[in-house]
Amino acid sequence: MNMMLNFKRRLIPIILCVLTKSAIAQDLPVVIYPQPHQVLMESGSIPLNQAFYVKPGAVKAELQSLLGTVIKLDGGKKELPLKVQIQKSAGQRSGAYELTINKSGIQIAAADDRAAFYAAQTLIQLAKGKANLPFIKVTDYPDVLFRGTVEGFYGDPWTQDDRIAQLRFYGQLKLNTYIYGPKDDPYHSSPNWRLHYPEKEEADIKQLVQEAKKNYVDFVWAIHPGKDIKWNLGDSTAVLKKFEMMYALGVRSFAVFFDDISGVGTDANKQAGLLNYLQYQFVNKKKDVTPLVMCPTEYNKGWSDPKPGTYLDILGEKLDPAIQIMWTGNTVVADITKEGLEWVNKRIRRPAFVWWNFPVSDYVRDHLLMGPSYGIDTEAQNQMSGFVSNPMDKAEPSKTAIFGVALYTWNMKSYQPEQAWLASHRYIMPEASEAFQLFNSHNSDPGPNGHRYRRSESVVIQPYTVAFLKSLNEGGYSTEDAKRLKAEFEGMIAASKDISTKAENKRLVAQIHPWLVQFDLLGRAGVAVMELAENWNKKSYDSAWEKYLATERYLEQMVEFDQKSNLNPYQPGVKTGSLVMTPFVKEVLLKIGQQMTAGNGVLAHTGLLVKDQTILYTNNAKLKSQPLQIGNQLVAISPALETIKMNPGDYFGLHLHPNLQATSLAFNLESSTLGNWGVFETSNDAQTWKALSVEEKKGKGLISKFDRPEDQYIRFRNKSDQAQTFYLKLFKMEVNTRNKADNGVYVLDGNLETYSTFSNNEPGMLHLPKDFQITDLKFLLRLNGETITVFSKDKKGRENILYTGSDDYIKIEKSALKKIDTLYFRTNATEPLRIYEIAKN
Ligand code: 14T
Repeated sequence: MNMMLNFKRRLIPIILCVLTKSAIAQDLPVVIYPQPHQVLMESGSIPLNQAFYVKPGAVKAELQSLLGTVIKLDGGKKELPLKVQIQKSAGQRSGAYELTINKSGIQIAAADDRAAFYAAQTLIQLAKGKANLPFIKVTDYPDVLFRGTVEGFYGDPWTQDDRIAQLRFYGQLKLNTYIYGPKDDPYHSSPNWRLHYPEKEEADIKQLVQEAKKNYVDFVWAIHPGKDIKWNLGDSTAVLKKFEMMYALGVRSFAVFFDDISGVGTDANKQAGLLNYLQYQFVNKKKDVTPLVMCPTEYNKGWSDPKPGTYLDILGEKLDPAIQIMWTGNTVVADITKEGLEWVNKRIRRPAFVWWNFPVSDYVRDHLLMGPSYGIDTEAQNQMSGFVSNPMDKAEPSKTAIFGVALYTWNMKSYQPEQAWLASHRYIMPEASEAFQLFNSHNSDPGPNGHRYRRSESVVIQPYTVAFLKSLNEGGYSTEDAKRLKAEFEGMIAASKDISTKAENKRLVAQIHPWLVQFDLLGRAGVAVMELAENWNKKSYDSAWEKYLATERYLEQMVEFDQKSNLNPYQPGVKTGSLVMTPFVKEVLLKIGQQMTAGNGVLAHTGLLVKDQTILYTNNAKLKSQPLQIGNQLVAISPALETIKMNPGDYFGLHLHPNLQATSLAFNLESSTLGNWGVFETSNDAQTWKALSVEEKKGKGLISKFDRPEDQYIRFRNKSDQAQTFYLKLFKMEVNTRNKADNGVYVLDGNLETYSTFSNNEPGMLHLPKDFQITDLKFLLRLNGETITVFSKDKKGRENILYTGSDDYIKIEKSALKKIDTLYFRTNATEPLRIYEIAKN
């Protein structure tokens, strides 16, 4: 269902459908974000070219000028009046208002100035881009008292421009809280929390406080003193003094964070003591300061001592009831549930102030979290005193998730994550909302991470990818599915461009730019792979091969871009479509690649040197079926997720193809005692073994030289007399070919992931097996437009040219191949050119 007019049906069943007057019909739809609690519409409207009368001095100047942006307020006494009444009636929440538009004009009744500002925001949304103001009565209030964000992530803090734009966004969406606590501000945390901000920073904060006030947002300044605090009067005073400094800059809301610390700072009694001291010595004395907020050390259930009378209970008992306590849920990054909040509320003896760790991405810095804000319980209104989102270090794109939080915290029962998300695209990027939606739909999952927090991604197209792959495995596919998938990839290319060129919010575009580039490449890879499928399906082998190479090139460009962009020391790189679309492209390429060389097509008859493959070498039952990853000059044993038990004498390793030589082995067997019980050994007959001296740390290391390069067996063995366990996280070997001419290992292996190379200073040479000398051959090459010559030599060394040209897919007839057992490849190209495969016809 659409957000539009999705008002509370149970409360007001009779409204809305009276939209008979053409004036109203013209102006539909009425869209207000966040959705008001009650809307009554009547037939009738006021044209917006009409001027209104405001009694001089009756409406606050800022409010009047705000309203003046959408309606004319210069009318005389005879015109319709606009009246604003502020009445702090008991029980009314800050922000509650009533807006009435009828034949007698516009009336706003508001609980406080903030509420009048919200009424104005509603009016603005009603009027924007319209010709008429409908007769309407809006009765509205927030469900959650404190709503907004906590800038609490690690990494680059937001910029001044970011923050100003956020505060304006919050005002428009009726969010009232911005907690300032960037982990990487040294004056918020150690080492400088005791010190004055430098002048420039002070001026910036002053400006932010002003901007926050204009938008009726509480600018909450947080301090993070726990890393080096001393529990004495000196440091209590230091915190107090810092609060005074911030007060002098205009700050009227404060928080103290004790998250992510260890040592003496974590003491609940001392923390409560400091907070209570601030309550009595600061908040109670100032009178114009909002309730204190504290983030506890045990801020989620997973990290809390469950025993009665411990940390959380101490806070619950000791901390002044006026102080709010933050909580991230059952784990650090978690859904927010009513039951989860009930659990902590019992212990802290007050409703928790929710710190929702979404869309924060400081633990997956190569991803964007652009999906819907879901997993927040719409039944939990009475279990929370506040709700703030911890966003990404990228402020503008975080607005997508924050928009959802605004709708959720204002009117919880009506909140629908998916609908809110769809609306956010129109609200945030009206010039390219569909493009933004498509981009966001493929950039939402954080990928595997330590918090085990995952999000759905590519939801709409995912079933098509599954169906397509399934049918591809069964030897055909639905052209309907293929069409849909190709259109999606084309859409991705267009979306990347539309966002870059049409979106008016240039800072938003800049903050997602690397992902836009990667998204465009993924779209191109996807289109190419679907064209590969098309061509393969209709047996256009040469075109199919071109599309194979095109896909591979785009995927390579993605890897290259990933490796050179967003170079942070934590999760460097740029990932897009990482849950569904990128794996899909790779899977299709692999599957069709396999069919091209081993299926029933014309390219089917490759050499397939099955008897001489590199194989896993082990006597351990659990490892026997562990797959190998074979790439060019690379062989790895696939990592295993579960622990592996090795009995005394158990071993595992690789038996290399005879033309391969190990050059290095990187391993991570994650065991702190590995050095005591494990040994790496090589052999050339699997009978006598030579132990290698290996440097390792906790089971991790790199062997970069092998004493006996002729050895074809490399293994790791449990040399102790006891069973041992470890994790097989990495066992990756780099290899070289021993004999250049015996490139069968790459070129005749029926595997398009491997290839042999040649260039001007390293010509190619290849032994042709007997059965290849009596048949037409096809060559799968990657020449990058360069010219090559393929030739043979007679006994006297005279050259016999078989092919000259720059096609990637070439054929040589059997009549030319008679008794030729060695082929030569020559080129002027300096970059290595590739021979992937030679296939018999
Ligand atoms: F204060 C807390 F509520 C909180 O969530 N603290 C941090 C927060 O600053 C960070 O952005 C967030 C997401 O990464 O998680 C908390 O930081 C952590 C969490 C960990 F599990 C820091 C170290 C951890 F091991």
